[in-house]
Amino acid sequence: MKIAALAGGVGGAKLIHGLAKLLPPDELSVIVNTGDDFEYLGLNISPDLDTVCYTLAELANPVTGWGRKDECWTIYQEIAALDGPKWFHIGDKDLATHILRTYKLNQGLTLSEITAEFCRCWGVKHPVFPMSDQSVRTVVHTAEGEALGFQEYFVHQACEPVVEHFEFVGIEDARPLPQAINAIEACDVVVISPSNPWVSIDPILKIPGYVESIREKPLVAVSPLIGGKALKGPAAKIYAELGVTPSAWAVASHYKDILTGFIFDEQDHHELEKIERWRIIALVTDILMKNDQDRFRLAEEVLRFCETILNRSR
Ligand code: FO1
Repeated sequence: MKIAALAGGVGGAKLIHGLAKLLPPDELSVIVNTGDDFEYLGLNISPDLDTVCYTLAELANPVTGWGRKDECWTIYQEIAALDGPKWFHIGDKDLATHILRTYKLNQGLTLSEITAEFCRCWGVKHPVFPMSDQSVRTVVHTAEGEALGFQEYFVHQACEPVVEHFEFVGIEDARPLPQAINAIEACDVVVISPSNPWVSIDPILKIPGYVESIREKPLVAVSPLIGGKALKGPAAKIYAELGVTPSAWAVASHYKDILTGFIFDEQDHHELEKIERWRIIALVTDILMKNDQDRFRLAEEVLRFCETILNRSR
């Protein structure tokens, strides 16, 4: 079965890792959010792309989920000693990625070309695509009236400011990556991994062209919330600040115009009836991914559920 998966950072990467163990490279393509990308110390950083690639390459830091395992911090410490910025933690191995990406972008290569080259070097066989080769930048507008770059909000200010709304700067002029659209057209099911709907998946869906091609396919989403809490990151806090009670139902509602199937946690089983009222096919299961085994078990369940959905639509 061919899957085109949309993913953000750490949570999404875990499910992608599980799916990649079960599907050969010609049956799984990954389309990754680049709204979190930013420039730091003059370097082009693509956090979600790197998180997905490092995870697939088995190079990711198992504790944080982002950055590299067995990392060393000499450059970070030297920059700090020189009173340089230190709020964004870049280890030496990770730094090599950002230096080379920046160099290649300056040489005129596109982000998708660079990602493909890096994947080849890291041994990542499944195609991983940035959502676009054009720049889209997530800006967080706060209740205080500030406009913060996403990493400034997420890392530097530890998601403390109250969110008023998000803006995706450049989205009108961005185009979906053609290879990503081809992957969607060739797939049986599109899967939205358990990533933050507001800041990881919306930037992909809001690029003109993606929703139109996704609509042609069954779409299955996995909730990033359990019991109204995010598995990681600020999703639940963001829902509350935007005036929506965080719940599995709220996530399903976010995608409801395009959603065929929805997978959410047993803790939220009481929301089943409400979700099924929208004619969404639901799977209630254990969606917590604490270790590799959980990733593979959930990925298996996702694929079985996708089969069920395909059989129903035949
Ligand atoms: N997240 C943090 O919370 N603190 C950091 O210092 C940090 C550094 C970092 C460096 C490289 C990278 O690829 C990711 C990094 N992240 C860090 C994660 C990143 O901010 C988030 O995972 C995403 O942008 C949200 O999906």
